[in-house]
Amino acid sequence: MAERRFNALTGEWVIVSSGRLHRPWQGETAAPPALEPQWRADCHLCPRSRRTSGAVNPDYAGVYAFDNDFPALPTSSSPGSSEPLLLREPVTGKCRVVCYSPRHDMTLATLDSRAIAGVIESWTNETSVLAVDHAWVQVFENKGRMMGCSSDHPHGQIWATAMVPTVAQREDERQQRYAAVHGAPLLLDYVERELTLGERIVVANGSWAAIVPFWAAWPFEVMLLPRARVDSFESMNVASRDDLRDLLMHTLAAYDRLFGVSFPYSMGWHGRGRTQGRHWQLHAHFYPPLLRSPSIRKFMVGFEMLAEAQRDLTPEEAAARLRAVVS
Ligand code: H2U
Ligand code: ZN
Repeated sequence: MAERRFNALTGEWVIVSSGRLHRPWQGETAAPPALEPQWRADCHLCPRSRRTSGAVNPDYAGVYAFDNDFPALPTSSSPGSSEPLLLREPVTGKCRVVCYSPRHDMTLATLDSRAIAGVIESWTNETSVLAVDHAWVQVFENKGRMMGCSSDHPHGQIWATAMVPTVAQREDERQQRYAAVHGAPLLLDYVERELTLGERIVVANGSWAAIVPFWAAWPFEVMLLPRARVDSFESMNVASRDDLRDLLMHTLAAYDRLFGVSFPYSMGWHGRGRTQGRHWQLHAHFYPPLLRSPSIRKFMVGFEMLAEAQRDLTPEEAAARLRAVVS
């Protein structure tokens, strides 16, 4: 049995094959990870240590954000060209690094609720400052070596750009079109529908829901969606912020429990930018690479690269497996 599902947010299709799951799960668990110390002299992100640029980190408590020493985006622009087949345009922006905690041995999943609230506060403050003179602010985290993360120290990044990047542009168009036709935000209608059905919900509370999307491409992909109109971090009220903190804690703990390892992923936030309209809903995407065990990952290769995304585990099965390990 297989079917194609439409991603209402991006306009892409994904092939969902079921039955392949009858292949037995190995139930494999990884060797326990090497215990990291609370502080490492050779970690560029630990308090009091020296970064590659020569700057010395302060003896920070809580969250510490700084300008990336190796920014991918320049602050001044190069000339563009309008030749149709060799189109180019300038790109400028600002890159920040956000250390979630002074503790080298923690992850977002293992921080306590006060520390996670601090991370949400930092995402909010950083975004509102950067949004003043950037069209798009991308908060993200690459977690784990499997995802190419360069440091075990708990941290994420923020890239703010003068332009609206491809994925954001696509999501903007789809949300705008949906709101024009249906008179409501796409992601608000979507979360309501999912909460009614229940089969793809991982965990939910008064203001937020964690869902394996109907159109998920990655095995244990999750979206965090607000249950009311919230277009940006700044527009969250106190209850929404507290509920987001709790939802993050439950979702990330379930991820870590799934295969008994600190779960790798790429995650990021999409919130309304300066140039977007009221059709936007703030949301997070979690894209974890693991499929069957701590070491067996899904590779998006072959057919996926050349034709269309495909998955072996249905989103409903993935949600049930995550629900089973939610505390
Ligand atoms: P990743 O682990 O996701 O690559 O993020 C680490 C970032 O931290 C990376 O972009 C920056 C790197 O440029 N960094 C500094 O700015 N200064 C340093 O001394 C080390 C790393
Ligand atoms: Zn460190």
